[in-house]
Amino acid sequence: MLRRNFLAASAAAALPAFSKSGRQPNILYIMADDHAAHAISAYGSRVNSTPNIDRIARQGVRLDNCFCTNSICTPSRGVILTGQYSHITGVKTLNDPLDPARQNVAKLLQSGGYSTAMIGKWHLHKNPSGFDYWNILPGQGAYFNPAMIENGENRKYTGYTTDLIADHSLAWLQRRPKDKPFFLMCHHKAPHRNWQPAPKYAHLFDGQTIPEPANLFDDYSHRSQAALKARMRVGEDMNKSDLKVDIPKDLKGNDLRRWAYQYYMKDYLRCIQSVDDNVGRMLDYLKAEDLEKDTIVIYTSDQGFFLGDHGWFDKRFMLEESLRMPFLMQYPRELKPGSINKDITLNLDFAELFLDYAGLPAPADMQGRSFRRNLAGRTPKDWRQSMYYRYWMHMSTDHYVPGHYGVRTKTHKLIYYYGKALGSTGTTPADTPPEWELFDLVKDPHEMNSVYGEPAYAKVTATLKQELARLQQQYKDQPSE
Ligand SMILES: [Ca+2]
Repeated sequence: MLRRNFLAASAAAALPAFSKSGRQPNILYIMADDHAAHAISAYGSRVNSTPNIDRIARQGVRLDNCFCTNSICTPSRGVILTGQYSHITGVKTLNDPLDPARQNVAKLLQSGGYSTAMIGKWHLHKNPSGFDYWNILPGQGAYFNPAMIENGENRKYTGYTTDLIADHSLAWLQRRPKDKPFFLMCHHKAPHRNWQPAPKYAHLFDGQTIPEPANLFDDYSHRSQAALKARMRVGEDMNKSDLKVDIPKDLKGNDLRRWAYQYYMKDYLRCIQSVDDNVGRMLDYLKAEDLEKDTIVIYTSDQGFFLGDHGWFDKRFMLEESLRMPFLMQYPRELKPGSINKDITLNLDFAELFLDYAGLPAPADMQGRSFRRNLAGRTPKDWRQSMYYRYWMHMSTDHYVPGHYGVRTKTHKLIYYYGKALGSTGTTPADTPPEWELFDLVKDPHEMNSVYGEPAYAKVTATLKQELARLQQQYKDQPSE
């Protein structure tokens, strides 16, 4: 605790307490659901163009190694709000609520002088706490004419949900108390499954062929049973609600995967186009109101997503496309336009980042670290060189991804699938034997070949196992039996 205070004090000495204006900056936090970084043109997307989201990257910084600590909706949201791992918050799976009595960053900003609001997809089961105003979708929410809950009152709105979430956000910005800085969490439902686009984009990409990833036809050889047995294959693990057309009965195997990929991706990308439009509306508002300089704008997603990579859709695995979060941020008072940062940053860090900018102390039981200095191009010398991940839904029969944990460094990733060792019930395909995977991210960036057990990797394996144990101890997690 003493060391933490010392670090906070040195960070404060190195940077102005709030912003150069002497005020606490506004924070506009825009988060999509399941928007993978490789479907954003600022990240070099081969499949679509996101001109408005790209504006944030152009005006600020792009994080290339921002990772989630548990790649699934509800747990990631719990981590972001509390700055604590899933095993601390208790939000380990999609079914676990976030206890409103727990400390969270909105409460801290609220008591630290901010006007706070949460609008859009919440998905933490119990009502939000720490927000002056909230208007949330119940559960996953609907793409059209959504029911919403506004400060505890049931509402029903007409229209396309992505547009409505931005409408409500802009209306709140317009009527907010102008004598306080604001913290607005604007959470889109899109582009979550089952990918229902707005009518105006229903025909976007018609007649085009979306480029396929190189490993669309992955056969899962040279890897764990977990990869082979996961039920998230494009085509064979999709249904009519996903594809909106009947699946031709004669299509099988790779032909089915190639055919379904086009339907899946076009709807997924059409949904993103509406998110992008609405990011543009928010940015235009800040500019028109002369709020740009004093407002931190972040665009991110609760985790990544497989876009046909490994032949999959969905997330959950500690593999790159699922682990990586897009994170773009503009803040003209501190960030150099067009910068790129490659430090390992985590959703675990967001709460402390916000508090740092607000000039407020972070509670000692938060487990992340503010990356404010990293964003300004001055990474602390003792910044983390590895990250800890854990996915807990080994009992889920949705996609049969077994529970696993692992460690990622800049060059390697070690994953332990503990299978049914931690109490999955019944017999499901997720009951894979305990097994390890090791990827050499330099030689094998697409993670096609596990080198676990190869003599040439014995030394790095031993080092990573030590690091994994160290991280579990640091974050107060327990290894599987
Ligand atoms: Ca999600």
